[in-house]
Amino acid sequence: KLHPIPHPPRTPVLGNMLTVDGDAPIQDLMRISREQGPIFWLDMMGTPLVVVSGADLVAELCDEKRFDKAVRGSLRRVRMLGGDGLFTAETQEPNWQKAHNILLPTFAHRMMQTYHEGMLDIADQLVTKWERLNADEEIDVVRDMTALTLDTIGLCGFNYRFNSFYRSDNHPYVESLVRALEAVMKMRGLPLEDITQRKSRKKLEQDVGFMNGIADRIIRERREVPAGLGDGGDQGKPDLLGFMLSGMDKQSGERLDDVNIRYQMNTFLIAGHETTSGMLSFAIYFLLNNPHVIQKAYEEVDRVLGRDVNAKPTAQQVNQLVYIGQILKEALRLWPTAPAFGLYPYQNETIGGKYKLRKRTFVTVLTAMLHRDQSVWGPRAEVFDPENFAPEREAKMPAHAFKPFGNGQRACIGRQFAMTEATLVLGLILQRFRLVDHTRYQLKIKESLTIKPEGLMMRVKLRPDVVRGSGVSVAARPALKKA
Ligand code: FDE
Repeated sequence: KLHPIPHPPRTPVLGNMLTVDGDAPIQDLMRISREQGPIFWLDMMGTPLVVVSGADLVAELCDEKRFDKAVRGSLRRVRMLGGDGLFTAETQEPNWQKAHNILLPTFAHRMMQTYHEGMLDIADQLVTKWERLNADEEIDVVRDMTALTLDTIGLCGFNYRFNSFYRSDNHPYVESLVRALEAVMKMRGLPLEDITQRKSRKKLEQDVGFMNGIADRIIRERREVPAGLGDGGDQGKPDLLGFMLSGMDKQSGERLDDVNIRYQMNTFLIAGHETTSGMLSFAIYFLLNNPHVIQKAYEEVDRVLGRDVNAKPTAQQVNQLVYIGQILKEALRLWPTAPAFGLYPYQNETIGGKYKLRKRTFVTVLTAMLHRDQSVWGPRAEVFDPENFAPEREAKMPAHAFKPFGNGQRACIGRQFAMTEATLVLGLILQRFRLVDHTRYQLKIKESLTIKPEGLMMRVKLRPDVVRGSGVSVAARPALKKA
């Protein structure tokens, strides 16, 4: 028996366009979903937007024979930067399959060994900076995590150093990227927007032109150095750019063209740094607020990495930081930094045995609420608890209950990369520091294409029980006495 899909009240013409706040759409959708339940729809000026967060319904939506990724809404507009790069391409566009075939193997688990040195290089810059802070100096967590993730994808992806830890401003490419993404997120397709946003549109075009110029130059320069498979140019380190330039798609026998490679570069920088830095920032937030969790993490780090901070961790050791991985996954459960993904049915469909979806209807899976479904996570669904991902519990988890990386063939290609990078840096941090929540931070979510804890500041103290290579214990730094 068919059921109408619930929906909140709407106004004429605009429908629900203003039901969802432009600055905090995800939190609004979360609130509405608490009111309306596991499925509801909004009227976006005549176009329906179906929002689903119930685990059973999402499991059905994850059937790739019936549903495909939808590149609509703000993701559609990100095409101005990402073009037909992996993230923003339609599944049917030839360059999606081609790039997917070429790049999937370069992100496989065994490839993490290849990126380990680059990841360690940047993670080391972060902890070195923190070690040199005076006791009364504070850390802007999101800023430093963004510097880390951007520099990591720059180095491992393109052998390019943004050197974010050596500057107080942003690299000009990043300046343009951030401003362009902001402009794109402000566009909502409301009437008269073309006129009211004329200035920022103009700037957007300039920013995109500037970014493309840099990406094109990096590609051109690399073309000039003779390159072998995955060759990283003059430095000889394999990187993503090398794989993109030399890789061939066995299915079509074709390579990626330079314009598409430029789009992939923009894509990896967009997809690779904000989401990962948000994940790390939320993980730090939860560590600051859960003493028993951080205690257990210290025990694991001391056991696996040891107390000598001069001994560089190996890729194998990073793999053994299982509990750190649980902390990251639990952070992604409560605050998946890419908080939703879009789908559409190929044909007219009925889901849950009662809700009709017309062919090509835009359906959003709201992972931020899916991950709080009590039928999966129980009555403590809203509580941070890394035991949710203890290996034996994880093995019993229903198939599509945890989707921070999206679904199926269109799922995140950078998943392993991001988890490895984040585990390594959390390991290095906990090996060296005690974390101090000196502002008694109250969580506030900042939304852009991704979500982050806004204004999260902390202090760190060197762990006194840590050993340098010489075998000498590091004494805690004397705090500057306030006059
Ligand atoms: C993707 C992705 C996704 C899906 C989306 C849709 O569906 O729309 C998601 C959900 C994600 N991703 C998430 C995430 C999280 C994190 C932390 C990350 N992510 C990270 C990263 C890094 C890198 C490099 C990346 N990432 C990348 C990427 C790409 C390229 C993509 C697309 C894929 C295809 O093919 O489609 C993604 N990512 Fe991520």
